[in-house]
Amino acid sequence: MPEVFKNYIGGQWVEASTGKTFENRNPANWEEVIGIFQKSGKEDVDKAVAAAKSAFNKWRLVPPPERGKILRRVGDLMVARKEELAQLMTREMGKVINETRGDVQEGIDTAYYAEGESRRLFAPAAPSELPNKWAFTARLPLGIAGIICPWNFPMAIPTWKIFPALVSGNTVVFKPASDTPATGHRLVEILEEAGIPKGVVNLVHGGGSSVGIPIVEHPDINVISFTGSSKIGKEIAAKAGESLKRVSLELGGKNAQFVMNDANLDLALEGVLWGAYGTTGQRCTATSRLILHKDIHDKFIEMLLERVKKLRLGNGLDPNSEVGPCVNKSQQQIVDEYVQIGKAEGAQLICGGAIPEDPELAQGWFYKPTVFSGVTRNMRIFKEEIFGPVLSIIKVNSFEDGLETLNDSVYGLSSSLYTQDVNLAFRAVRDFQAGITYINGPTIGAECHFPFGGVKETGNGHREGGWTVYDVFTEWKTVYVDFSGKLQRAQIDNY
Ligand code: UN1
Repeated sequence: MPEVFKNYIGGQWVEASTGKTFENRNPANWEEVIGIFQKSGKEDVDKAVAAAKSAFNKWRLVPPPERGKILRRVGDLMVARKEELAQLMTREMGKVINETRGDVQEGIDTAYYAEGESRRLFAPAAPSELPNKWAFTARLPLGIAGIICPWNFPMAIPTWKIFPALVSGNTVVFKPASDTPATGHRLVEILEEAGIPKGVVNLVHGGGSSVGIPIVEHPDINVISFTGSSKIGKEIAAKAGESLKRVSLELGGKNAQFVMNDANLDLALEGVLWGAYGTTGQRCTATSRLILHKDIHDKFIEMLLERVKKLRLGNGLDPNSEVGPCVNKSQQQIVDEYVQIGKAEGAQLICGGAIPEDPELAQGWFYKPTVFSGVTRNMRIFKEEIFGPVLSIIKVNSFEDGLETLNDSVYGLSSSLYTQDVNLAFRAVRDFQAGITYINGPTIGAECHFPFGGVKETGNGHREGGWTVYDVFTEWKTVYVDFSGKLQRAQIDNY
């Protein structure tokens, strides 16, 4: 019998009030049930919020370095269980084992960074304009953070959000993606084992409409941090706007790698293979467009095809697999629909473009690594986020042409330029409209201690990661202390 996983509310493992559950299955082998999870509803969210609210009164007064010590223990426990967590994550969402190890490592790095930040939480002080008066600032928690996570980084993304929320003194209501509840669940068990007080972290399993929307709408939740599609992000922002709730959104991407005619082509090839087909293309940072200078266009495509054809699809637990399945059947269908759209639009399908026929893969939601060439800027496969192993190639005549093509997107998360020319590299740094620009590296691979996020419809101006995420989870307090013993009127008594 598969394990039954419960919600975690107020320090207790409890069943959903709905009495309903859902199954979580392995996308590489649909027969395998990973576990049975609670299909929660609004009542469960209400209970979790009530627990978070009462825990907040104490948690906000715990000195941040004490909160940080718990995060260090969380990091230590994750180190000890790294392999076990990676294996579970691969079974749960399909990406290959090396990548799920990396996903856990990103969580570990985030835990230790959060501990360090617990001794900083820097808040500037500046001189007052009046004598015998000081002025400074402090960062205070907002209250309750609603954390809504995607399935593609089932460990890293929850840690990016939950750890800084906690170090800042907030309490948390966490909804993992319903495709990856088991990894989220193990993370909460680790937080419990590391000594997080009851009610400070609450876990509610379930779907977007039954759990996500009640979190967004709850009047006692002060900040929402969401990673997912731009469509859902806009809905969340609109709802949250009604109560002026703070919202941090990390949304879609249509990231491009641009290869100039002077680039090291072998290096650019390794970059695009990793950027486009790592995580089966299911990253918001995935390389979805490849912009090639006309001088190297034909040669590079030849080099690329030779390698893409050889990519080994398979169960991510097999160390020989290079590309895992799509996360679920509907994602596999979306990928196939985009392939049909690309063909109908007149792009040339030069590799893949189908569900593999190999009987060994028949139990999973696999899709052949796919390449389109001859793509033009009016095509949907050039414009829309696909979130699968599909690469669209477009030919350009010059750096200026490539720059304009790269920037021709409603999204702006990650970007990459391969060149040996330092002048072009710095133009890319300045002119690529994206939150992240790589020079001679692929569009994926952000490090946890730097700001992560994008421009345009990729988000709403916030950044996760690094020191910047602490702006999402803290409220500024400005403090004036007048020790002159008399009324001093700013802007008046000193002029
Ligand atoms: C995501 O796809 O939502 O930079 C996150 C990267 C990873 C994080 C991706 N470190 O590709």
